[in-house]
Amino acid sequence: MTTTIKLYDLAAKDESIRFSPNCWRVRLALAHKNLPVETIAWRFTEKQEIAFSGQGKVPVLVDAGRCVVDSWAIAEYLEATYPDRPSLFNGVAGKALTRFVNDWTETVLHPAIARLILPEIHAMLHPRDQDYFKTTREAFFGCSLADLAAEREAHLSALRQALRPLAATLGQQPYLAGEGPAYADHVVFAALQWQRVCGGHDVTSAESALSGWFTRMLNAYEGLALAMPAAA
Ligand SMILES: N[C@@H](CCC(=O)N[C@@H](CS)C(=O)NCC(=O)O)C(=O)O
Repeated sequence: MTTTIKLYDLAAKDESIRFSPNCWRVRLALAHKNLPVETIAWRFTEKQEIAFSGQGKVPVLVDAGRCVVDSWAIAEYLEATYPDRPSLFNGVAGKALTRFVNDWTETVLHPAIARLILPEIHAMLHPRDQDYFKTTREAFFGCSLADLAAEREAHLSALRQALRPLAATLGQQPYLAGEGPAYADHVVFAALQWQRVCGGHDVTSAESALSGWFTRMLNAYEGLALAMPAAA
């Protein structure tokens, strides 16, 4: 008997709004493997709801009684557990290069996006999450959310600059993984989906190769990502 995979997924005040980049990667990876999932809305301060996982962050994946945390570990788990489904990494060399894409996304792209959209994220959170979010993020970035908002244009321009290597690669091939999307695309796209859902800034249209790929990823997997509304 198969049981539906469950995913604890970060939600805004409106629980239908799911915005976490780390969760979106997993949603796309599951769709890539054609595995149905039931998502469970989770908010930052609901640590007790995921205490069974032994830590306090999402994504948390539960599959047939097995619990897996950390998006990279989840991707590895899905690849190992469902080897007959479409591959997330396309082999050992593909996995090694995807590891770089994952690390670049987390160390360069995520901070650049966070500086741009943290004030907007704060505004869309459930009120009981807002103080926790403000305190932890201001401590991490060493400045106030108001300071970040005041420098929005500079952060937008820094993000566009950070996206240039992607535009260069996507000018030569349709996806980061080559002819079709794979986990490298899921990771980078999920970061831009986070920006789309929370910030709604135009960060791709100046580069036609980048915006073409972004549109293809929005429409991939039967429009999974497109179904989540963009910020106004
Ligand atoms: N390395 C983890 C990072 C997970 C992570 O940072 N998740 C965020 C949401 S995107 C979270 O749950 N944060 C909870 C908190 O800040 O308390 C992964 O890749 O899954």
